[in-house]
Amino acid sequence: MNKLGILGVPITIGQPNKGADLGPDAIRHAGLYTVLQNLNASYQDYGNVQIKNEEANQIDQATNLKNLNEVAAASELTANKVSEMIQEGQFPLLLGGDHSMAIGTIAGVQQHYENLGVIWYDAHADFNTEETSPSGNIHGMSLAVNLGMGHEKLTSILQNEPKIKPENVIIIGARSIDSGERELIKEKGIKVYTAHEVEQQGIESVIKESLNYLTARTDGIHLSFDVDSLDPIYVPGTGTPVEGGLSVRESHYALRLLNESEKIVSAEFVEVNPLLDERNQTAKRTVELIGSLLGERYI
Ligand code: NNH
Ligand code: MN
Ligand code: MN
Ligand code: MN
Repeated sequence: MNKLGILGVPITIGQPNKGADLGPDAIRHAGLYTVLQNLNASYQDYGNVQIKNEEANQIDQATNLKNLNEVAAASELTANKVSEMIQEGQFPLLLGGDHSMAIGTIAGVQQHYENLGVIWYDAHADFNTEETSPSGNIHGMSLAVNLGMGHEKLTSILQNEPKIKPENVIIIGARSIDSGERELIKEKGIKVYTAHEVEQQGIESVIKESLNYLTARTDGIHLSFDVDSLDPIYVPGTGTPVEGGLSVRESHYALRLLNESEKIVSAEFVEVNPLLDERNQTAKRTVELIGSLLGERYI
């Protein structure tokens, strides 16, 4: 792996709770540097993107979106920063922040790949548009935006073309999908391993199939890891918990397999909200999961 570049993306206006902007620092305080030092990883912390979280949190009647201009501005800043890090030879390790940050992160990574693949590890599909969204919250739209669907101010970050092709995306762990999203997922033919399929097939087979599928058709894979993929008993500090989630054990194994594959070119860990947490345990678990992605082993 290249040198690690750490970047915090403290955005919270993609969803209604205060506190997701404190996620990146909660992750740092939960022992991130210790894990990196134990791994002998060379890293550089770029600090946090300077995001203005001045939210109105009102649905704009004309667009059915909340905080559109603010999220678009944050995405632009994030995209440029991430692109710059890759330019400097870094592997971007991006800390969130609500999942709307993936509009910017993926736009930035995509500048450096012809055919980027994405693994979206999440309880949700984040496949709404302003037409289908029940909430107007942009964090529930970021995957769709990356496929070129949604408001032009969001889909046009850095370039107008879609950032990822529908056949280059795999969603893993989903168990809360809105009816409009379900239609769009079918229409676009997105590959989804729901939480049920992970249960049935086993995480090892799911990850190996995903890697085989994506490495055959892409030139790099971005991991978008939403911590609410895990069961809420492990991650109380997140805004939209959904029970019936993935376990800590299978998620570590998933990340270990991704590490061994050497196919991941950038990663983000999102939706950590310390204001909803207890004793910073969600950030601590996130740090441990990051360790597995970066090659930490039990023995
Ligand atoms: N699907 C819901 C929405 O669009 C919830 C999305 N919440 C998330 N996504 N945390 O990962 O509003
Ligand atoms: Mn998400
Ligand atoms: Mn490209
Ligand atoms: Mn989610």
